[in-house]
Amino acid sequence: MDKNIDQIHKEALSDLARAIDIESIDAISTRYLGRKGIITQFLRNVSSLPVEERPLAGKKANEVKQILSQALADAEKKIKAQNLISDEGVDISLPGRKPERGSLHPVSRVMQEICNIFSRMGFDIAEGPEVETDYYNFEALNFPKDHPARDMQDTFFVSDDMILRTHTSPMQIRMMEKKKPPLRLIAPGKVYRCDSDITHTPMFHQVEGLMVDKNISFGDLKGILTVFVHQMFDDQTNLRFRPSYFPFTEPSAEVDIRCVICKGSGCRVCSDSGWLEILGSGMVHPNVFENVGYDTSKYTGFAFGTGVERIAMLKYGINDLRKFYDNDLRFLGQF
Ligand code: 2NL
Repeated sequence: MDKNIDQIHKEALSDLARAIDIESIDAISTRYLGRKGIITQFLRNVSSLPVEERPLAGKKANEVKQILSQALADAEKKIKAQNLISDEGVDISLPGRKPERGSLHPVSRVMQEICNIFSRMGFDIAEGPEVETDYYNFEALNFPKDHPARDMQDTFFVSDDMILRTHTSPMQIRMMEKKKPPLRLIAPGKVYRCDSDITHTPMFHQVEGLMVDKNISFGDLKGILTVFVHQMFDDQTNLRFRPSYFPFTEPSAEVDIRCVICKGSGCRVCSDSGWLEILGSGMVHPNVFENVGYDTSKYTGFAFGTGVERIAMLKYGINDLRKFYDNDLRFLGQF
């Protein structure tokens, strides 16, 4: 044996210290531990040593074999880890950055939810123009000529005879002109009123609904709107129908729900009344049916209207209407 095992050990470790890649580590492994490797041969030759030297030499050679195997494995691991750093110095083993995903605006979400609830009850969805004529926005809906809502102060005029719709009812008039009863539809969309303060924005969203058939009664109105409220909020929410007035319905009722915040005990949101107004509704006025050519001796119907921002505020506990239109991503990102 030309080299003793301590020398082989030293040489192997210094070879390893110079190894810079997996290939050189493999080469060292072959050189020392392979079938014809230096340590392998040393172990094979132990039997040719003088008897008294054999046990110690064999033991030492096995130890060196163990140490070198471990050192080779460690070096390989280290180089593999280094390879995860790209040429640009980027650790490609780090988890990827998720691209920022947008989310639906709360008003859009609530709008979709309202549409889904009525779709499930068989209502069609009708969308139409935001610029309307006086006829579809007021006249056909039985507004008297001198009604204050027609005033320039409340309505945006586009030209002498065109306005921005103040509600989505015009779409329902158009649908009634086109289709004979039975009719079940909702009209969602943007509406405009010349009004701007803490509780009013010049543009807001509305969903109106209409159901016309033989024998439609106020009971149907109560049933459909109760299902709507129970699905929109929760099925324990109490409702109250309060007499009201609209030119296009008779009788008319406003719908209140038990305050979602205080459950009726009184708080700021419900002005200590325990109730929140969320819908206007009523039986369609016969004059409206006559305007669209429906036979008022055969058909009756109910209609309703609701403000989407208001429902979104109550559902998500938002206290300021203007937050919807500030475009603050910290606010919008929560939905
Ligand atoms: C409210 C009140 C309401 C209607 C809208 C309607 C539509 C036709 C005929 C009759 Cl085509 N009525 N819509 C009826 C009652 C109330 O809305 O407070 N909206 C936010």
